[in-house]
Amino acid sequence: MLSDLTEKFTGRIIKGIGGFYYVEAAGSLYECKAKGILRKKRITPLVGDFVTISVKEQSENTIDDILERKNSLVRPPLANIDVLAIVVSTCSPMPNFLVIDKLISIAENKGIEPIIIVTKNDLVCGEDIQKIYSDSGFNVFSNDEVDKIKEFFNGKVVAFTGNSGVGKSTLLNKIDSRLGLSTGEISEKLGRGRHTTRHVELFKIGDGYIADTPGFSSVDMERCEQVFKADLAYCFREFKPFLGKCRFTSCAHINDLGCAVTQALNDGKIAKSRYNSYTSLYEDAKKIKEWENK
Ligand SMILES: Nc1nc2c(ncn2[C@@H]2O[C@H](COP(=O)(O)OP(=O)(O)O)[C@@H](O)[C@H]2O)c(=O)[nH]1
Ligand SMILES: [Mg+2]
Ligand SMILES: [Zn+2]
Repeated sequence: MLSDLTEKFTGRIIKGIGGFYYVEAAGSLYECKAKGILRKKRITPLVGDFVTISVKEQSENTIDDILERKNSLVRPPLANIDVLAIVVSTCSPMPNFLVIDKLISIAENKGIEPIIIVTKNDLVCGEDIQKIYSDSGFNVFSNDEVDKIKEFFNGKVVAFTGNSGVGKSTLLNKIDSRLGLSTGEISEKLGRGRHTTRHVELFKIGDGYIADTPGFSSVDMERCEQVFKADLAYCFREFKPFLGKCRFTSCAHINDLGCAVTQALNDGKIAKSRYNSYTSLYEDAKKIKEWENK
């Protein structure tokens, strides 16, 4: 009888196409199918997942198990993300602070490190934007600091987000020209159809990966994720020194008497735009159904 020799590995899914997953393990790339047991448990493997696989001599390789996820996103469908790089342009399109702060809160809530990359500083000076976010405790880069950005990304899994036209593809191409992403308005329009399949792939850069998701916009992420109102203040990292210091333990930090957060705002320790985003997002979070909201 023919024996089907099997070797077991642990690796990471870096690509998924049409029911096949491509797993990087022990320095090689293996094409695998998800095992029936995973389908039964209704767990769909995600790009970024750490998995155990069986590599077989005579038959299809299988993903046998998915290791516990650190975090995941619905759109882009990705697991175990270390960094969310939020790309913001100084103009065309103009920055939308509410959108930026919403994306930051989603990332914070999932334990993903949000960073800000400011583009088009050559057209309009981005110092004010940079100051808001560095004062709030974030790593902020300008898109011409490519070496610094690469150094920061090393060893991490990075997902990019930001409005269409901010310069994501341009920057990604500078980080690694092998990406060869098309840029500019026209290519953006032409490219749209191509990306409707929501194909995601992790692209190896140094010791880390960049999620190559050119078709995704921040809108997808905003739509698919929510932060409950009880958690929201904790997703504004510069609020943390003041939380627990308000007069009332139930303080929502909005027009509340003896609120340490609004005091910090008035003392100039919290940026106005950040606080405004908090109040808007809090109003949105109140609309999440009561039974879902903690
Ligand atoms: N002046 C200027 N233009 C930029 C900069 N970064 C990108 N662009 C231009 O902005 C347009 C949109 O860039 P693209 O990378 O396609 O944006 P994406 O939609 O976020 O991927 C293109 O025409 C780029 O050449 C920048 O730093 N300065
Ligand atoms: Mg693009
Ligand atoms: Zn308060």
